[in-house]
Amino acid sequence: EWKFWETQPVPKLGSVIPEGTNEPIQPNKSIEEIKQEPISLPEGFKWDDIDLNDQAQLMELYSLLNENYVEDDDNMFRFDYSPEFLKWALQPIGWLKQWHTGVRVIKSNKLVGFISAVPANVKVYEKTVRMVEINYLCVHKKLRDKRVAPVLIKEITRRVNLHGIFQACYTAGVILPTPVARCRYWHRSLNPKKLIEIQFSFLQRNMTMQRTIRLYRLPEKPKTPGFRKMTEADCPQAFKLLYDYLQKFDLAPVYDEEEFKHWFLPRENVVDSFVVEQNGVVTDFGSFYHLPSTIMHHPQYKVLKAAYAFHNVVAKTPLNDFMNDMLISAKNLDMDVFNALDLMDNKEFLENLKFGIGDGNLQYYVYNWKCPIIPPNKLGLVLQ
Ligand code: YNC
Ligand code: MG
Repeated sequence: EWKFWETQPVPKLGSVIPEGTNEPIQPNKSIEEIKQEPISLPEGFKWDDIDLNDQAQLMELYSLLNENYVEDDDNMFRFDYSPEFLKWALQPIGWLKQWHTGVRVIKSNKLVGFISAVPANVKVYEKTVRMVEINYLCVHKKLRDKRVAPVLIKEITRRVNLHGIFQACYTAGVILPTPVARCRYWHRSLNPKKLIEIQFSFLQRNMTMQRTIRLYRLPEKPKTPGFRKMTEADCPQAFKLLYDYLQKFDLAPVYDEEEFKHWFLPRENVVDSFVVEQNGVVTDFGSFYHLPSTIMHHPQYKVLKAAYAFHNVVAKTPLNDFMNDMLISAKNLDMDVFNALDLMDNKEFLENLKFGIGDGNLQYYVYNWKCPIIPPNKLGLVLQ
């Protein structure tokens, strides 16, 4: 058990970290202590950085993930990150091409493995640490269980270490040594008929389809006066709202205004943000990203359209009212379901707004760091 992970600077499963601890497990390495050559791949494979600005390479990554990335427990749905979404997620301020790490078959040049890192400042308890977010670890289905994943992880670690960064955060549905936090997805039906037909959800006992449709029906338009899509002109105020709000969490990103614009200015079919603005004053801000899933075995429906709650901050509008307007906005963009984790202050609206609890947890990890476990209501980090 944990043949790879027991060699890594992560806390042992089951270890209890004393209150007040908040520091690296292993000290930073000097440049000379870091291997200069890439980690060896099995015979027949080679490293190749993916250039996301090259449409052909972007489409190769899109296809690898579309066919081989994360599925639900019952293998009915698989994430279908769009090419534009991948560019957004993988090219924030400070991105590096060598952190878009691919593995190809030498003979065919086929892309069969990938892992990414993007830089981020993350507040852990009272310290703000320059780290990377690791995401999109993927090994082709035909190459599973051959210990390629540890090679990808060691190689991205080496490439990140070469830039003087020794911490990373990541999330996974699986339990590894050792989660710093765990939370759960909740789902709010927007198109209940389709969700039931594709068996994403089920008709409740004593409920007809008609009653279910009525239960989840939403107003045609947002109700809060001044609620509208966020524009560039709103950014200074919306940024300030989010920046101040995130201070109260024990694990949260620390954005500057440029990063805020990258992550939150609306991009069609990628990310949407909304504000409440009256007389030039922005009082509330919310966002969701667009992450469809392929419906793997349905004769009629091929794609499940899902909105994922990103960051939401209210200073004036009641949170329930604001989030109801977010649901209406997602519905009007033709989303089938609105997903949210039970972190930050989300528990305040989930049940009221008819979200249902999902199955399985999402674990959060910080590489090479020890600190006590963080409860969901103190968790302020949402990865794509
Ligand atoms: C996973 N998700 O336990 P042990 S999330 C990390 N994250 O190691 P093999 C994982 N490790 O137990 P396969 C993992 N899943 O021997 C498995 N492992 O210690 C560990 N799925 O490797 C596992 N994407 O190559 C075991 O397994 C070892 O062929 C086994 O490959 C795994 O992006 C995988 O779920 C996940 O594509 C690539 O199953 C494959 O099965 C796959 O024999 C579908 O690996 C897609 C999927 C994962 C999504 C994500 C976050 C990844 C974080 C990686 C850790 C980063 C550490 C920090 C590095 C930078 C440090 C600095 C500075
Ligand atoms: Mg493998």
